[in-house]
Amino acid sequence: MKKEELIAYIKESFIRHLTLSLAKRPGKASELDKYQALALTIRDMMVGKWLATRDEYDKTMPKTVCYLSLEYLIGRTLGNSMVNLGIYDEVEEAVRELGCDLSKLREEEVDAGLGNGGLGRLAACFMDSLATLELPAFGYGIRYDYGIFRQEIENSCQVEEPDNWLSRGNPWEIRRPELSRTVFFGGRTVPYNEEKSANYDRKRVVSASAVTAMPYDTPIPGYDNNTVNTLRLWSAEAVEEFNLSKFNAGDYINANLEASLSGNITRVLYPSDNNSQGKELRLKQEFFLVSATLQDLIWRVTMDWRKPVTDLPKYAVIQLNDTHPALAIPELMRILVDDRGLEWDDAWEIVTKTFNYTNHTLMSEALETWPVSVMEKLLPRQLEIIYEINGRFLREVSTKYLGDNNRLSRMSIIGETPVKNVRMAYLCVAAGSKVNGVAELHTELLKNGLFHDFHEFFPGKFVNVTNGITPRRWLLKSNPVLSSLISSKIGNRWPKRLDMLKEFEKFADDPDTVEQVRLIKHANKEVLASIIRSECGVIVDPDSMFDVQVKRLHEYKRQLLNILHAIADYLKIKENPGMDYVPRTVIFGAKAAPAYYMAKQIIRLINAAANVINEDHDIGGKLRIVFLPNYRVSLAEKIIPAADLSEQISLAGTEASGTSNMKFALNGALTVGTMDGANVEIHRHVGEENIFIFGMNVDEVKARRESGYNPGLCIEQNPWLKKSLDLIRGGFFLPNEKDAFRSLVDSLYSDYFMVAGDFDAYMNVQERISNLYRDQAAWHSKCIRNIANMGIFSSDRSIQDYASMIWHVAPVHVSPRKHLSLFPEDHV
Ligand code: 26Q
Repeated sequence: MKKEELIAYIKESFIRHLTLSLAKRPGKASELDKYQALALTIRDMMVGKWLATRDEYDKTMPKTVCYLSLEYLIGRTLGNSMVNLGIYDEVEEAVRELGCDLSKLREEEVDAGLGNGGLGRLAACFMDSLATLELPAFGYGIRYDYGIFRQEIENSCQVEEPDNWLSRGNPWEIRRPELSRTVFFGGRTVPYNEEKSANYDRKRVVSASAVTAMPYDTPIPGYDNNTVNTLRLWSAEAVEEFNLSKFNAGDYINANLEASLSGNITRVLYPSDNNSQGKELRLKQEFFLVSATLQDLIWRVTMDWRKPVTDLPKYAVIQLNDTHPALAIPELMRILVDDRGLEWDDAWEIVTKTFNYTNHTLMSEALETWPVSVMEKLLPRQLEIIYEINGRFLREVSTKYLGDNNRLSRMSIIGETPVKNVRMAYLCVAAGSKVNGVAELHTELLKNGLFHDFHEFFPGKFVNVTNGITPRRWLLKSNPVLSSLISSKIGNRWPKRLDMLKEFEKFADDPDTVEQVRLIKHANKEVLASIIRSECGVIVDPDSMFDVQVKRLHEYKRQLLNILHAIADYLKIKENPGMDYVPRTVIFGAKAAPAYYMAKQIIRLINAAANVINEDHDIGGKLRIVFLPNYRVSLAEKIIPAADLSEQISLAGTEASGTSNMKFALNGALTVGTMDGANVEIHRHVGEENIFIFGMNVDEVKARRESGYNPGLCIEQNPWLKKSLDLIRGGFFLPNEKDAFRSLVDSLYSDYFMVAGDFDAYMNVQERISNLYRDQAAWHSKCIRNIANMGIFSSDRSIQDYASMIWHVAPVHVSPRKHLSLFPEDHV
């Protein structure tokens, strides 16, 4: 189709949707109406490819990836769809000809915030890469009515507001009542039948209660191809004939009330990341996703494709995104043994061929364990099956290590303290074909630590797949001017072949290109400065260094180290008014889990310090501190392209990978970071001279802990740290509530995450960074070297690693069709 025809089509479709779908006269339409009409227009343009992709999968019946995740942190869909469909310029032009501003319409879209942070965003990047690589894949998750909370700052403190993201409707999803499923909870187990079945393992559950799982499908378009995959999110509803017995007994109102509680299962996303508290509703969510998904999957293989259930591993491979969907393991066993009558060993062979498990954390608080008492009440049969899996597993272990009872209790899937519980990670390792960590260091730490016994018992099971990010959203869409510059130098195939960015490195020594990169960064900083002005009422100087730390707030990520350093800088400027300080704007964005007291205190400290320092005329604007409220995907897309310095300062050995580290470097920020997570690999790829590594490494942390870490001594020995802490402790930043930060400061005298231990090193590296920043040409030359070496961190590479090492799946090419025609030739 010619460009003009496409523009004409878009205009006509837009007006048609405004009029016929939204019943609005164009002259009376609000910006929101126009966004919705445009979203429907773009969705229409994906449908042909969506159906064609489905047709192709049904024809070729390939082995299909099922990605199971409790979280998908998607953000906005409009701009991303336009980029992936390759129609961005045409849409922009069409909308302009209709007298609208595309960027304004795009701002009307609310983020789909169905995730907490890294793990959920990774799932979203993976969906983009799976479609771009033409891999047959389904994403399965939960359609929460309320996503991650909206954060407001009141009196420096975080306040949580509900995120009612569906209140204006969601143009991207399609409800599919014909594919709804029933999920059962509770009840009790009985033998399968009266005359004793030969299969003693077979059971039935009676008196369970039922909930309907309603699927909503969202199209996931690949970049520059014809593949459109499906993200299927389940929503809980009451079963249609609610509790008829009560209804007949005349208790209509109560039966109705009880049934309406079913919907609570998918009401809200649990907002804690890297922390599991064992709440019953959370377990219900996990099983709800798992049960509905397995029914969907088995139906497709056995009914749609007419294959025996024993062939499941030929047609499907399931990736468990952390342990959150681990109940899929006992549930698939239940389906095979109880519903389908397979022998235990045959069922177990299918299960172990089907599942793989990704671990995302080493933090012990984050490891899921479920009290046996909770599981027994909610999922009695699945608990029995877990016991049986454990019994057989431990018998195998014991034959390998005769008499080693300590090892048996260490490796048991059932833990005994503080209460009897199920260790979900061990269940996943026992059942998974492959287990992967998300960065090289993380995988090594898994093998030597948490899963050491399992690594010995299952050699070869543990593999590494370093995380990645999609360059479509995180460069092409979020940083269009830099993208154009890169394309003008090395051609435009890099978004699909990110290793090609290496070609850009030769321009690191070209003064013109270096200057252009500087100008682009400066323009991005001006945009961010105006956002900071409107969101925080703070004026910042785009010529100052934008020093950015945006991520969930957690003690291990050490936002406290960053703010303490900023306060130390404040004191230095106060004491030496004439000093030659390189101006900085220190920018934070972070949500804290609502019940995480320390994290909330750190947010409060950042805001309180910002209020005082930004108002202090002695500082003369040399140092600004900014806390941008409600950090989320759409805000990240504006912050990251405007960063000069990327803060990746977790205590070594605590951050599994990190992914914002990759986003920043790809957008030409320099990293200050510890030897942790994927920083280690970024360091290797960009080279020693192009990154600022500081602080203890994993071995040094370990040695320091063993020799008796003394934070008090570190504080005494660093006068700036000491003075900063005294200032905070004395209530300087919160004069009306002088004691507010005492417990925060006192906690540094135990300092589990060694903020004081790394403070010296951090101060010194920051000094080097400031000095480099004085030489803008040298700085931006290094930025180019960072961009050029980020190819390996494309999520396309991650997905290729999964496909070849773990899934053993191959692309299915969907041939080009006239995607605007509703009926592909072979269907008329
Ligand atoms: C578990 C049980 C009950 C309630 C909540 C949870 C829960 C929810 C989310 C536990 C953990 C999470 C999220 C973990 C997470 O985001 N981990 C991050 O994963 C990224 C992608 O692999 C890594 O880059 C980060 O290093 C890691 O912290």
